[in-house]
Amino acid sequence: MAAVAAAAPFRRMVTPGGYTMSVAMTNCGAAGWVTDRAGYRYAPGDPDSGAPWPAMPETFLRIAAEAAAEAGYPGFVPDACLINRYEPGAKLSLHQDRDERDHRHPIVSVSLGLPATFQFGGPKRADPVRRIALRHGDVVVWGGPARLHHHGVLALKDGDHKATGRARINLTLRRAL
Ligand code: MD6
Ligand code: FE
Repeated sequence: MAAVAAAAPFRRMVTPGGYTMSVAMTNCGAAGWVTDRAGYRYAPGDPDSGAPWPAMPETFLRIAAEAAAEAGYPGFVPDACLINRYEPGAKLSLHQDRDERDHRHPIVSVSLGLPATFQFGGPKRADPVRRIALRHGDVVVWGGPARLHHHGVLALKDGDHKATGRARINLTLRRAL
């Protein structure tokens, strides 16, 4: 992951509404999730450098495939890995993941470093939200009827973790194209 961040540094992107996100992001794989004033989308390269995103490390592919298979989604081959970095206070508002072409593919989410509180709602934004603690090493596989449910991450509490320092890192592995 350090190699990915060296080639494609973490950056805080701007939403279509003009807000700078508190979460810093980068990507690896054939496609990477980006946002700017023009909208949310998957892009083949880093808009900051013009270069293709770094290749998906073999270990990421293997973790994603093994976790997905165990959850009942055999044959999962991600082509996009969004890497989110949360520093204390950073959060992700309730949203749906709908920029991928085929929502029948699951998403595999890996949490590293400081713990966070995940909000997990329903198909409508106003649906009640459950809170789930995500700790270092947790892997969540997200698919089927829950694939389009709203979710978010509450503001990260300060702390110090031996793996990441004062940060939480989340990998979301997807089939985007
Ligand atoms: C995060 N995760 O945990 C943000 N989306 O930092 C997500 O937004 C997410 O974990 C779709 C599926 C799994 C996820
Ligand atoms: Fe999401």
